Amino acid sequence: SRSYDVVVIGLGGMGSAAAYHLARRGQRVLGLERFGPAHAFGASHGGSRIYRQSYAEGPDYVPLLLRARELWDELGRDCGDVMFTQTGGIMIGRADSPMVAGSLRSARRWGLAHEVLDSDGIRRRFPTFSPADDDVAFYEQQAGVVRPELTVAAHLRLAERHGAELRFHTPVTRWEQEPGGAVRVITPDGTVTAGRLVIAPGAWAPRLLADLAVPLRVERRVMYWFAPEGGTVPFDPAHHPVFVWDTPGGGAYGFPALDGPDGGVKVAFHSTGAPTDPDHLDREIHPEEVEEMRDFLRTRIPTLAGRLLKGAACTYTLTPDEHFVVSLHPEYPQTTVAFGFPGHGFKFVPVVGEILADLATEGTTPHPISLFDPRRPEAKAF
Ligand code: PYC
Repeated sequence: SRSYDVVVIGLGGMGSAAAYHLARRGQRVLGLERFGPAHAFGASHGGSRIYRQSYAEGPDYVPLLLRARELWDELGRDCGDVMFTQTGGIMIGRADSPMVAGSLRSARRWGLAHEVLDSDGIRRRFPTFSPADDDVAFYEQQAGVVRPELTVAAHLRLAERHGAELRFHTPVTRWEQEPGGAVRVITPDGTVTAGRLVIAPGAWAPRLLADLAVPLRVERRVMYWFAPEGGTVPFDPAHHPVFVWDTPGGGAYGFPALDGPDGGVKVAFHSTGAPTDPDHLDREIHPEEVEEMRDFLRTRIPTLAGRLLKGAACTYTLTPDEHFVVSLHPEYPQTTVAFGFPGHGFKFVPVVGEILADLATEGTTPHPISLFDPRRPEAKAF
């Protein structure tokens, strides 16, 4: 049988990117995935994700976002698909809301171009939005859309082109490592041995990484596609931005009409969702949750509060402080981990792939990742 330098567990967004960056560096890579390629059972489906730069979640993310942007463009060139579409992005809320105030803080810290709009300015510039008089907005032109399924498929394709072996429908039962020794990955089909391991398990992290003592909440979220009353023209991506609307009760986000006149407009709540087990994720979309979204839209984006075209459920994996974990395993440095992506992680996929490849091959990375250390005190308890 073949021998491998690195086994990658999980070929969703992060794992597929790691497999590609490792294979590109000449590593002999085996990737293992419990479902098929670019599947819809985790957190890397739904057609679109937001990319933004003036990061409300913290200025420390900004250098990673700038590198991610370079890698999104490179990936698009390498695979011939459009991976990133710049549409501009708007964060709406009260002036002191985390999205508006946080975006402004990051923009000022890094000197990133932006505009601040008052409620009249929002209405004039983006007439689909109906803000309250005390709402304001942070707008940045550099924001846009990335495509999760296309991205995973591209990373898998490019990884294989660089010699990676990818096995689908192969769940991992457990992994073992002797301190200083080789890693062993146990699957229902047998055991694989390698020098290094990368674990990117998404919502299955509580099972594979319980020994790291980072408590996690896995939650269900729903994405909705509504048919705009009056058609999709006002939501055309040539002039309609991605958006996050922060409200005291949580908040929602959405996209322009990315898939033509019949594709609708996607919106989702960011902050409300029920705990779930990823093996038993409720994929049904319930009338009362659709109604909750319509209620949200009715006063804010009124033309969307009508006919639902489709919905899809996905998972968020939340750490206590909602920052990711991307790190060498503190006890087993041959193992690298990436998990705890709470709904805003996908835009980082290419740079996390690069970081995971750095850590697995060099044991270190030039990227600033101390925010993602599993030993940080803020990650220890909810
Ligand atoms: O990544 O911008 C984002 C986002 C907002 C809400 C969910 N994801």
